[in-house]
Amino acid sequence: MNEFLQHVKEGLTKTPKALSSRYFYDEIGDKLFQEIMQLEQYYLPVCEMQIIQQQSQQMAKNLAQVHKKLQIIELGAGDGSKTKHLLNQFRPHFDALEYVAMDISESILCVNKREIESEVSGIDICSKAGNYFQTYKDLPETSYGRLVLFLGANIGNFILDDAANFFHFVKQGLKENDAFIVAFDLVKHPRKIIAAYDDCKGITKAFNLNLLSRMNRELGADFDISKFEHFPFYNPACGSSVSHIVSLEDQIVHFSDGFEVKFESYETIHTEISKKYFPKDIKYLSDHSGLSISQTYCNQNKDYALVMFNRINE
Ligand code: AVJ
Repeated sequence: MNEFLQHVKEGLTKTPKALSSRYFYDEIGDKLFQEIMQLEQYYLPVCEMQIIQQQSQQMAKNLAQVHKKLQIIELGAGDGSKTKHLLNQFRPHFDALEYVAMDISESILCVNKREIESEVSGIDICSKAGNYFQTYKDLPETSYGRLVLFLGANIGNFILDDAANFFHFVKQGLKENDAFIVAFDLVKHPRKIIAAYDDCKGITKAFNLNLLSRMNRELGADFDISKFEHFPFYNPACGSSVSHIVSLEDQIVHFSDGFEVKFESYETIHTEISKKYFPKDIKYLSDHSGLSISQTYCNQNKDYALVMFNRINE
């Protein structure tokens, strides 16, 4: 059975209903996410760009002390619009640079490839579409030093313990002195956070509801989008921003293979968590994975951070 269909059947038969945010990213979802990144209320890309522009040189210098040739693997690479700046600043510091982009979406990887090829020179590029738990595991060994990038605050899509497991997983592909750079959106004023996931233009709403349209397109479902609402909320106690889709009435949705799902009024589908980090959470990840924190690069506001973790000899 098609992987998406299998996921949907599992997710919509459990209580409460839930679907993974990784299915947001079909071609339409990719475009909507690119629009989200342009929104003023979605403050994350601006914070990240500031750090990349002002501090990638320093990151490169730190890494160049231990590696002359570097393989950069980006998990959840997206369109490459920010990474190209990082790569350009890294280039002069190394004898050779290889860039491997991994993403669940094949279409966004094409955009990524075009972007990096045209804007960065003297670098070997390759892309691997698919679930990065698979594509990362399948990577051949390299004689180069390795840097794994996980930007865009993608780590926020994991609850803390899953993030710790993910760190473990990434560590398996790292040798001594290799590095892992992760972008964390840090806790900040709760109203600023909630606005980022409930923008005035309704793009984030369309992004969430596209998951229903995607089931209509790909699985022959008959969701009436107007009978569902996007509802995000933020819990400042644990730093988690959570999104749900709410059914506005009692209804039954049918899929082309005969599968049916019943929704009661105001029943929800959990679609996404976007966790905001307290410094103690970052320490927790380091303590539980055995990757040590070597540098923290913050934006001017000190509410967004790129943290460099290293595998050191145990
Ligand atoms: C791509 C996972 C970082 O959680 O902020 C944007 C996705 N969801 N608006 C995030 C998203 C709603 C985004 N990440």
